[in-house]
Amino acid sequence: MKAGKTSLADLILFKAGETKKAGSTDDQTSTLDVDDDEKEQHHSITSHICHFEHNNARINLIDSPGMPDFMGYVIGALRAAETAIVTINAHVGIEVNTRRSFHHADTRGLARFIVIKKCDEANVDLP
Ligand SMILES: Nc1nc2c(ncn2[C@@H]2O[C@H](COP(=O)(O)OP(=O)(O)OP(=O)(O)O)[C@@H](O)[C@H]2O)c(=O)[nH]1
Ligand SMILES: [Mg+2]
Repeated sequence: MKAGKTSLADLILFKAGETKKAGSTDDQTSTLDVDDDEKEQHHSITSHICHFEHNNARINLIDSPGMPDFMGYVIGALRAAETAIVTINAHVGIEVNTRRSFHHADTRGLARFIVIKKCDEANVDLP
């Protein structure tokens, strides 16, 4: 939760040349968190899909909410995905939804990779 999933997606879209500036959930400029409630509360409430080009391939990216209440959107997104990116907040470590999402992706036989965010925060103790 709040590990930085939407920020990562916004940055990928910028690096891929899809947007002129990396959007931010902090200042309501995210390309993904576009619903009024998401902007107001600064967290994703539903899944949003975007796409970018890489090596002549079109990559579809689904950003899903991290709050446990919205886990259904994660499960739905995994049904449409080939690969799952599980984002971990280095400051707080592995959370309940981290395990659940990883498990659901495994159950569906998806390739998974882990992105560790917020390594720059104070008191982060990486092994
Ligand atoms: N210090 C630091 N802050 C980050 C990093 N990535 C994201 N953030 C901040 O973390 C907060 C939450 O980022 P989001 O991208 O909205 O997090 P999320 O995982 O999409 O959150 P939910 O949709 O609520 O699950 C924002 O204030 C971001 O600016 C990072 O690598 N380092
Ligand atoms: Mg989000």
